[in-house]
Parts: sequence; C-alpha cells; structure tokens
Amino acid sequence: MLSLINAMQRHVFLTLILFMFSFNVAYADIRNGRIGHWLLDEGSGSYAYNSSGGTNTGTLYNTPTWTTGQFVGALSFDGVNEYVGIPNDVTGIRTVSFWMKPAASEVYPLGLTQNREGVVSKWGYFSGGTCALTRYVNGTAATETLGSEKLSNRSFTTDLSLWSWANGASAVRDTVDYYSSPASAKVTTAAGQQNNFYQTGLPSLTAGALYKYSFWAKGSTSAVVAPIIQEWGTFAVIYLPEMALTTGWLQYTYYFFSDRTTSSAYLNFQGPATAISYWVDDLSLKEVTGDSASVTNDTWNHYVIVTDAAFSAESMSFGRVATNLGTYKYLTGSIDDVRFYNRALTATEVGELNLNKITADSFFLLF
Ligand SMILES: [Ca+2]
Ligand SMILES: [Ca+2]
Repeated sequence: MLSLINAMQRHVFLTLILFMFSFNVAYADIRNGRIGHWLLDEGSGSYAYNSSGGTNTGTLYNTPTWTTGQFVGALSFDGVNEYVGIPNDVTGIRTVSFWMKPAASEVYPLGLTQNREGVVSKWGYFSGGTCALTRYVNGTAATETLGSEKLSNRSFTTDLSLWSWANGASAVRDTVDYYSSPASAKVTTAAGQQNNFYQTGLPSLTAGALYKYSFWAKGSTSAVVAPIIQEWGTFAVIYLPEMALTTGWLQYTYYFFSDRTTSSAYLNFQGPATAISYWVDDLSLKEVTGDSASVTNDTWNHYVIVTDAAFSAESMSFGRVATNLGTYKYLTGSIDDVRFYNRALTATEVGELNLNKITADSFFLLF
C-alpha cells in the first residue's frame, strides 16, 4: 500500500513537473527574437518604452490618452493628430504583431492601412525570398483579394520613355531579363539623379484605395534607391521607403494608399549619389480590393504579419500612416502590445500570442 501511495505521489509529482515544463517550453519561445516590444503599460507620461532591450523609446505627440488595453494598458488616439513617434529604424524584421481597437467610426477598410495593418507607418519593403507575406487576424490566416493588373506591360515589349531630373540619364529596353521575355528596363544615371521611366498605358490611381506594388530589380553595384509613385506635373503620390539594390535580382513589395485620383501614375526611382545602372522587371501594380479577415470595430483585434524575408521599419509612427510627404491618416482607436521579431513566428505561435498564452511565463514563476 505504501509503495502504491508512493507511486501515486510520484505520478502526481511527475505530472506536475511535466505540466510546468510544458508551459515553460511551449510559450517561452514567443519571447525569443523580439527586436522591439512596446507594452504600452506606462499609464502616464509622454513616453512609451521598448521592453525588448532596444533603445527605441516612443514619444507621444499631441497627447494620446493612456487607457485600458488588451493587456494592462494601451494608448488611445483621437484620429486628428495624435501618434507615437519611434526615432530609429528597426532592421531584420520577420514578424510584426500588435493589437488594435478601431473606433466604430473608423474608416480604414477592414482594418487595413498603409503597408498593411498600419499601426506601424513606413515599415518598408521586404525583399528576397519569394516575398510571401502571411497575415493573421485574430489568430486566423487571412487572404487578400487583388484587382486586375494596372500596368499594361510587365515584360517590356515596348520601348521605354524617360523623363529625368538631371542630365545624362537614360533608360532602355535591355536584353537582361528576369521575368518572361524579352527584356527588362535598364536605367543609367549620373550622380544624384532622379528618374521617371514610363511606358504607354500609365496606371490610374483612385484616392483612398490601397495598392500592392511589386517589382524585381538589381544594380550594377549595391546601392540604395527610393521608389516614388508620381503624377505627371504634380507632386509625388507617395514616397516609398528606400530599397537596397544588390547585384542579384530581388523582388520588392510595397503597400501604399493613394491620396488622390489620377489617370496617369509614373514610376519614379530616385537614384543614389553615385552613377549607377539598375534593372527593373516584372512591375506589378494592383489594387487590394478585399480581405478575408473579419475585424470588429470597437473591440480588440490581433494582427500579425509574417514575411519570408527580413525587412526594415524606418523611423516610424504608431497611430498614423503616411499617405504622402507630410500627409497622414490618423487612427481613431487604441493600440496595444506592438512587437517586432527577427524570426518568422509559426502559425501555432501566432495562435498562442492571440490567446495571450505569453502570460504562461508568469504562471511558471508562481511555482
Ligand atoms: Ca499593454
Ligand atoms: Ca522581362
């Protein structure tokens, strides 16, 4: 009898150990790989601190309000001019996670803002890999619906035209090809040049619409180039975050809102300070017309974006998104628990984040 009790005690003890161990193993990893984490639990003051060990302390502008969050505290934004500014770039991001509670009056279509769910403005392009982007809303993978192709020629079968800001630039159809046949666009610039190149059939844009813009590019040398969408004779529709060209083909993908309706949008690449040639191919511009994600206003929704290649977030904002140089859309609603990871979270991990199982760390400490 004694040995039976001992055995039972041992069984209970081992079960307890395994129970504790499983919590620790299953959820501790979600803390691993964070390269930015704003809990937004401060509750007062003008700063939002990064608890991942980074230095990117957020500064509150125009007094967003500390409020009750999905987890402890959060920040509420008025939709007029309130936001949090993050001063420095964060590089090597593979996963973004955050919670957002859009107000009932929120006009963002299905929770989408610039560069996808826009708690983070200017989170930039991602390149390399296949540029696959997996989005989760409230723990479930979501899919986007794209409109028809808005570029009339993705294979450069017609001659290019070029308009340049400075002397000496040229653009040609080149036999170097990444996508299809027979050509790509080769743009050669002098130092500091900014170039438009275009073909017949310039894409039209609609004010307020969200677009997915992607292309393949490579350079004669490594260089940084800034893509710009421009309306002829006016200011740019949008300045997109800079991209780092390499001597090998990489695909670049951007999401942006158009702040105007225009019948002809030009594809502009602002060159580096040095003379360079670069090639562009497989340009694609499509409107994001729908989203399978189910988002309810005035409740907390969880958003996660996972990419198959690292990307950078340039000096950015929480609570507003850029639609043009100096023009922003502001969030009416609340944001909580913004995280950047340097690794791709699995679907299981996204589900755990969604269920707040991260608190298992605290649970473990109770023992
Ligand atoms: Ca919080
Ligand atoms: Ca081609």
